[in-house]
Amino acid sequence: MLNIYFAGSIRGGREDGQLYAQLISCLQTFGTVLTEHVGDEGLLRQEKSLTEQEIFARDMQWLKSADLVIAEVSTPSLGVGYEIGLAQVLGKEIFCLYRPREDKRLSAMIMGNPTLRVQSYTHPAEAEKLLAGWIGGFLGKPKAERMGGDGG
Ligand code: 6IA
Repeated sequence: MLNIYFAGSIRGGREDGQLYAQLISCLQTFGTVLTEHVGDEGLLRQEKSLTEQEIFARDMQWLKSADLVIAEVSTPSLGVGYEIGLAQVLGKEIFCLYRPREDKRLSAMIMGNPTLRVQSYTHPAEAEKLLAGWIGGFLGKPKAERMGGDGG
């Protein structure tokens, strides 16, 4: 079973919350989404029981155990940027989805990173298609290659 880490803005702004929920549902047809709460509208209530340190530690564990990291980067978020950078160092397979907007250009630290795959889209259905194609390609790779840089 694939472990998928989905990253999306939380404190950076929740305007794409519903979109995250839709993409997470799509991803759940391929494997386990460790970060299901990113698409949860009731997040603020639920997460109150965890300290900031517990949230960080839990997310770091999940990121380490993930096979794939998928980030929706349209709403700028420090947390998502941090997760992408760390995932890269951990040798994870990373896929970034971005809805272009004239008034909100994507950070050059993501757009200009040649090791990241950034795909633009307009409609959620398009994003779902991109995800399905990318995950299909990942599953088609030999297992050793799928393990990433850290050997597992
Ligand atoms: O900087 P941001 O908050 O936008 O960062 C969002 C990213 O960091 C997401 O991809 C999450 O994986 C992670 N993250 C940030 N905050 C949390 C959280 N609770 N729970 C789980 N993951 C998180 C935040 C506290 C809540 C009361 C709002």
